[in-house]
Amino acid sequence: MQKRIALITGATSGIGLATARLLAKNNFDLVICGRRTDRLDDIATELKAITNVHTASFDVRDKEKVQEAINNLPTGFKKIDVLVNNAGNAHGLSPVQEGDVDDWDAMIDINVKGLLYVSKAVLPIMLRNDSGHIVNIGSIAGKEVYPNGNVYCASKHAVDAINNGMRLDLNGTGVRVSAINPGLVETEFSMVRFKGDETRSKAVYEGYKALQAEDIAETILFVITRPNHVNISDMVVFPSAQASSTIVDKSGK
Ligand code: NDP
Ligand code: 8X3
Repeated sequence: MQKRIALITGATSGIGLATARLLAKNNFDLVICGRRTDRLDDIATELKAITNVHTASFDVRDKEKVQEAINNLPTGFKKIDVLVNNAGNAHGLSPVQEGDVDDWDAMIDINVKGLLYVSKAVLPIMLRNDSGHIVNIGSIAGKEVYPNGNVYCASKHAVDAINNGMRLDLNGTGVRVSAINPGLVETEFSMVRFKGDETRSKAVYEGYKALQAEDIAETILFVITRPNHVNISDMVVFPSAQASSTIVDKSGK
């Protein structure tokens, strides 16, 4: 089977990194993105033993840099077949009346506007080829709202709406659109949310087995390797101990 090219945002850690590693082993060439160039370089060195890799370092908030990175894709990486819109994080967890506006800006600008900027830059390539697949990484926070999650939940509800809107607008173009909405995944997510507070971050994943980044990578691989006539439009993936945003069995059973 001919190799396909996947562009993954947020490939420097967590779900994006696990996805890069898994796709590299499954017949994909990769464009890996993130802000931390040292990590991108190390990951590229690791994965170049298996597949072709191009690194593109940009902040998804910077629409000019995003467009420039896509315009400057080298020969051999220009035909993006799969876009994994994964870059994103929560910043803070506090009641709305105590929220930090800089955290709000970060979440809206990265999780929502960044996803749009990258999609806007990549979509013309897919439309020219009459084929492509956009996988938007949403969250259970895009399906439910939980206490203190206010703006992060709003950002992921926006991803849910954008995912559905994309699927409607791109119907008939040959571009498939899918969302994967994870529950609790043990990544650097909580370290970012709690601004480096290790004790608080670790506590999020104690008393149960959280999803691992590799579990979500496997669902992404499944979604993008369905036959052309199949589109997994929307998927929620929980750890077995989780029943909703707020109901998690942490009894250690
Ligand atoms: P990580 O913190 O491990 O990874 C986040 C990734 O996003 C990093 O590679 C980071 O790269 C990148 N990123 C963050 N901000 C920017 C930015 N401004 N510009 C470019 N890249 C950026 O977290 P996860 O792997 O858990 O998160 C990945 C996605 O999964 C996010 O969208 C998150 O909301 C979602 N998710 C996570 C869940 C969880 O429980 N962990 C559950 C549900 C959804 P760099 O810092 O190098 O730029
Ligand atoms: C990440 C999962 O529950 O921390 O999107 O919001 S949660």
